[in-house]
Amino acid sequence: MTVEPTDALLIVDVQNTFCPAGTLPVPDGDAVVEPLNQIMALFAGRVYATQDWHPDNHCSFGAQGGPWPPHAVQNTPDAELHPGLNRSGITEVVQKGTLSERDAYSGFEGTDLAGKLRAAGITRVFVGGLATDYCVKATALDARAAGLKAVVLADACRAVDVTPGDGERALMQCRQPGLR
Ligand code: VGL
Ligand code: ZN
Repeated sequence: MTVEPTDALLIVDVQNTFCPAGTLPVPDGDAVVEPLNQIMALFAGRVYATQDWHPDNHCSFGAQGGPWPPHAVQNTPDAELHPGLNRSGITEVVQKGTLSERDAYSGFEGTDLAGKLRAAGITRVFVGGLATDYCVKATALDARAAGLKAVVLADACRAVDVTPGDGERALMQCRQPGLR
């Protein structure tokens, strides 16, 4: 597969919070850092990283009746991008889930990511990061809904796997016609 000037790399939520020392650890989450660093150069100037960025009373947290422990709280080290990620290779960081009353798994939800990609002439996105079964899947499906082609980079993703097999099922759902 050849990377075209109209392709972008979407790095989803590669943050301390989703890595083994974080507050919502994804098993082996930091294993995505190296493969993502390696392919970034192919997308120079077209690398977009999403960042889960919640207020401390976010609706997805248990105290508010949500499914998750507190995680990715704005302006805490836990919410920072993983320190091993090559920050200089990232063109733009897009924050999501920033409103207390609204969750956003997808990088397209409540953000201007679609507009930014459109303005940059992007027609296809390659998606990697955390977690396969939540934000990676939602971002890839929303990219398709926004009229883009989307390829999920399975080797550059890791899953939460609340139920064993969730990550594999998410990859299957992403491998549908039109999502190539
Ligand atoms: C995520 C659960 C809650 C993710 C974000 O990035 O996959 N999962 N917030
Ligand atoms: Zn979150």
